Amino acid sequence: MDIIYLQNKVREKLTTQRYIHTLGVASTSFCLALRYGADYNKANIAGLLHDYAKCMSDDVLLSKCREHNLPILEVEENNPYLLHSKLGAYYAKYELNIEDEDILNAITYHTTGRPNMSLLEKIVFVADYIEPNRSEKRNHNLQRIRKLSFSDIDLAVIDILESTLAYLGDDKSKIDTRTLDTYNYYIDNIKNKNRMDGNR
Ligand code: DGI
Ligand code: FE
Ligand code: FE
Repeated sequence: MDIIYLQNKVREKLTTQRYIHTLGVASTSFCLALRYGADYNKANIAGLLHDYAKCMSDDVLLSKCREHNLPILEVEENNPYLLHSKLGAYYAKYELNIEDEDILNAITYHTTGRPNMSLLEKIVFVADYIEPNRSEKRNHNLQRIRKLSFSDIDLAVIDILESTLAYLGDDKSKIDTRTLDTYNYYIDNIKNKNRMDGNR
């Protein structure tokens, strides 16, 4: 896959600010892939494409998902911006001819995560949060999570989900069950790991 071709396609779809964010996620995904032994070319592509459908209005997101028969959950009906992930994966597949399921899943789940993510999915999820253009002034956990991302990616996933859930608050209409399920899955994972380590 020609990365310059993909960069040009993405640039056409996004505002300058969103395109700069996207380049940050691509290069951060590339570095995390090097750190954890994932396919860094795939990570670069997944990062580049993750917000491909981000610069679309709520109405357009909803109508395009309906047009392409993509399922719309109740929480997505209430918060249509959540749809940019699955619609982005749809365009990556059908407009940009990305066939790799791991890349497509990394795009689909980059906002909420999902239980038992692949390494590539975790990389894009984390890179989206820590890329260099995100401001530490606006997010006081960011400096810590940036460092943590390169020492233990699962712990970084947990911290990111924890901040997101804290930010969303108790409003049930806002919380996508995938965000909560992912958080609980990785917390249980850590508990089981600690139990195993304790038995050793
Ligand atoms: O597209 P980006 O802005 O780069 O980042 P993103 O795709 O992670 O989307 C960020 C927003 O998504 C952020 O404000 C938190 C929000 N989000 C994550 N999980 C949920 C959620 N929003 C709702 N309503 N429900 C969720 O469960
Ligand atoms: Fe996004
Ligand atoms: Fe993003």
